[in-house]
Amino acid sequence: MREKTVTEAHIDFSEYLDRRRLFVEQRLIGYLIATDPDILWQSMRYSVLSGGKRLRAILCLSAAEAVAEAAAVPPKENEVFETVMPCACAIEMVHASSLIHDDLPALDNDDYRRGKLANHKVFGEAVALLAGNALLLYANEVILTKTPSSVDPSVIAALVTELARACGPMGMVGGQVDDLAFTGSVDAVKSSSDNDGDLLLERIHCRKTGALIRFSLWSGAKLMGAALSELDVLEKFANTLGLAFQIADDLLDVTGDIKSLGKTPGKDVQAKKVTWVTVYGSERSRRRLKELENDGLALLDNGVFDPAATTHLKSLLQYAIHRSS
Ligand code: GRG
Repeated sequence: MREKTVTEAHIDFSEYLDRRRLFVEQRLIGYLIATDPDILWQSMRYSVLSGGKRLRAILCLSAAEAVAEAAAVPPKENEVFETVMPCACAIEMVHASSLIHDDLPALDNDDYRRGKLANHKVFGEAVALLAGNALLLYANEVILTKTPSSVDPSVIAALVTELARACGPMGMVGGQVDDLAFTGSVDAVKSSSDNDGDLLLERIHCRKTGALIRFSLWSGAKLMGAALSELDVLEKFANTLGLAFQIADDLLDVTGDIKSLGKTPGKDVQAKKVTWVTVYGSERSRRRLKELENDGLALLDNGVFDPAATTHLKSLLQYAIHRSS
C-alpha cells in the first residue's frame, strides 16, 4: 500500500483530534447540565466548556486505544470511548479547576483565559474559588458514578487514588507551591550549576504540569487492562511528553501573542518565574525540545507496542511540541 504523504497524515490527525474533541465536548455538556445552585454550575460550565485543546482527555483516549489495539479481539472504538470517557472528562474538569485557581489574583492574577475573561472576572473571586473546588470533587464523582459497571472496582479505586495524588501535595498543588516559592529567583537559579537548575525545574514542572499528563495516559491504559510492560513505556513517554509540553509552554510565553494564546503573554519573564526559557534561554530550550521529541518517539518504538498502535500518541507528542496555542 502507498505510504501517506505528510499532508495526508496531517489531515488524518486533525480529523482524529476533531472527532475526539467533539465526543469529549458533548459528554462534558451532559455531565454539567445541573442548575442548583445555578451560579455555581454556570461558573463551572463557563470554564470547562470554554474551548481548550482537550489535550489531556485525548491523551487518555489515545493511550486506551493504543492498548486496545493489542488485545486478541480489539474492542470497537465506541466501546473504548464508553469505558474511558468519564475519566477523560473528569481530567478536563480537574484541569479547568486548576486553571480557575491559577488565574486568581492570589496566584497568577490573569484576567484572560482561552481568549475569554477569566472565571473570577465574570463570577467574582468567591464563586470562582468555589467553582474550582466543586469541579475537583465533581471530577471524582463522575469517575465513581459514570464509569461502566464492567470495569473492575479495584481499577476505579486506583483511578481515584492516582487522580488525588496527581492533584495534591505530590502533584499540582505541590508544584504550584514550589513555583510560587521560586518566583523571583531566576538569577539565583541561573548562577547555580546546570544540574541544580535542571533538578529544580524538574521538581516544579514534573508535579505542576506533568502529574496530570501522566495520569491522563496511565488512566486510559489502565482502564483498557494494560500490561505492566505497556504501563511502564507509557509512564516514560508521559514524563517525556509532560516535560516537552511545559518547555513548549514556556517558549510560547515569549513567542506567542494574546490572540493565539488566549491569555496574557510575557508573564513568566515579567514575574521572574523559573522556567526553561527564563533560566536557559530560547535556543537551549528548543534544542532540549528536539531531544525530547526524538526520545519520546523512540520510546514508543521499543518493541512493547505495535508501531501502528502508537501512531496517534506520536502525533500527540509532536502536537504538544509544535502547537501555537
Ligand atoms: C485545583 C488541582 C488544583 C490545583 C490548584 C493553581 C494550581 C493549584 C496549580 C496550577 C496548575 C497549572 C495551571 C499548571 C499549568 C498547566 C498549563 C501549562 C496549562 C495550560 O494547559 P493547556 O495549554 O490549556 O493544555 P488548554 O486551554 O488548551 O486546556
